[in-house]
Amino acid sequence: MVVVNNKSCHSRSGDVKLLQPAMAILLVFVVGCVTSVPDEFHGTVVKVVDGDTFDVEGLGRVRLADVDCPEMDTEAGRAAANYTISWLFGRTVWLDIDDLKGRDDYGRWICVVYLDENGAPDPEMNFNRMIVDSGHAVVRDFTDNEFNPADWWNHSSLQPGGGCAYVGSVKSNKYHYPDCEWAQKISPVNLICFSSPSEARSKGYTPCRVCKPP
Ligand SMILES: [Ca+2]
Ligand SMILES: [Ca+2]
Ligand SMILES: [Zn+2]
Repeated sequence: MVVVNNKSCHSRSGDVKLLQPAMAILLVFVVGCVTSVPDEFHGTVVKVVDGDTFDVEGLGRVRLADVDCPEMDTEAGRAAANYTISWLFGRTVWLDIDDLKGRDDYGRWICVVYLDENGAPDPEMNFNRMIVDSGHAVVRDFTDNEFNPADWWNHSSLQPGGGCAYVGSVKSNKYHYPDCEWAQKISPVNLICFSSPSEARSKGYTPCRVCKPP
């Protein structure tokens, strides 16, 4: 995952929350490498404007990067806003702020947003991905920011060179080719690797009926 790979780039010194937002961004630039980590800022969501836009205490208005929700004068737009309210309102969010542009033309911080788990960002709960998966938003990839939405659904362990000939989940008994749509849904924490079909079968796994491995 990008989140983990780039962690070494990020300075943890100082509490970003104590700094002015502009200083937080400055700090990001001073660190000197493109950071894609979810802890460039964190704070409480105090207002939801619509499905993809909300206010974070101490920072200001945030716009989810590279996704679009329907407009608020439509039923779908209000449903999207309700989805965002149900997940984010009054909660702590962790922000990966865009390092290339920072704010859009409306002054909103362009962010990938992660939910909080026990006082830390949960890399599995990428809200930009969640709202697309929920059907309340579509991907609209702007190339002038640091984010590539394709990364949100990829598991680095499943990419070429990841070393898994076949994969399974500890929570099921099916094994897959790594590029199977069902394999892509397996959370990295549940993912297990098999070097061969016989290894998978010897551990009690049976072939997925979608990707049909041998
Ligand atoms: Ca960033
Ligand atoms: Ca982008
Ligand atoms: Zn499969």
